[in-house]
Amino acid sequence: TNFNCFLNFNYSGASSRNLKKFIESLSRNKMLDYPAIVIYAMIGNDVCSGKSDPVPAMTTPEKLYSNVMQTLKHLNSHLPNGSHVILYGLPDGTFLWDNLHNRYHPLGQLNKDVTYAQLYSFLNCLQVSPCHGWMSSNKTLRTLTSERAEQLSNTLKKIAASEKFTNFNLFYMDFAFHEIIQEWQKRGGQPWQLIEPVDGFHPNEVALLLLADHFWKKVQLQWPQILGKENPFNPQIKQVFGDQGGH
Ligand SMILES: *[C@@H]1O[C@H](CO)[C@@H](O)[C@H](O)[C@H]1NC(C)=O
Ligand SMILES: *[C@@H]1O[C@H](CO)[C@@H](O)[C@H](O)[C@H]1NC(C)=O
Ligand SMILES: CC(=O)N[C@H]1CO[C@H](CO)[C@@H](O)[C@@H]1O
Repeated sequence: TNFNCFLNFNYSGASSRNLKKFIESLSRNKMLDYPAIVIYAMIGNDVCSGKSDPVPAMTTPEKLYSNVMQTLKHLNSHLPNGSHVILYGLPDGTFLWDNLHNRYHPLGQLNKDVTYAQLYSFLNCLQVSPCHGWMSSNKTLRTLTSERAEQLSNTLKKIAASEKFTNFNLFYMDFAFHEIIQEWQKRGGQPWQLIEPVDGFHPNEVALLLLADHFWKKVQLQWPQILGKENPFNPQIKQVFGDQGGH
């Protein structure tokens, strides 16, 4: 059974390049397990690095294609037949600079002296930024980073549209952060409130909650076959285990 079976192969800094190494830890029994739902979401690290010139370090569309195909072939040989794999696109990280650069970082709130623009420049100087390409005052560089991210998303989209695997169906979904921002603004929120204040980069808990909600709603709407039929034993499960808050 897949009940409460949730495997997370993520770590901060994961990308299409190093996923190949740790995907080997996937533990599934092809014959006994129910079909799996796999979400391939490497998000930013194929375009993000702290290098002083981050452009040459970005994954190229050709390289991404070959990395992802290698991962998918591995999944195809390990997943039960009838599984589903969803490739998740890359975000357009320009919202980071646009929404944060002239705001104060927590370190500078007391004396109003450290903005995110200054924090970003400090991190770049030390070459320790999680994403020099987007966390930079250089507009040309931010645009280049977004262009590459879009090319990589298009590569994922192309793979989903053209490649076939015997043991799973393949789908592609955009990382539509602008939709999350809109949703948040409708509730009266400000875009900067969705970003982790300390690093000025990662989506915070609120954003992750909205992203997950958005993701599953889209799946339910566009590809209900991924979720399949409702478990007829749900009432009995509830009786035995009580309300587990959606788990
Ligand atoms: C996998 O399942 C599909 C139907 O979902 C079936 O058509 C196909 O023959 C199966 N493949 C294998 C290798 O069992
Ligand atoms: C801005 O970034 C571009 C692309 O990496 C680079 O060619 C250019 O030299 C940078 N400009 C400045 C002022 O650093
Ligand atoms: C289980 C696991 O490795 N979780 C990590 C996923 O990535 C975030 C940040 O990108 C980490 O904070 C988690 O520890």
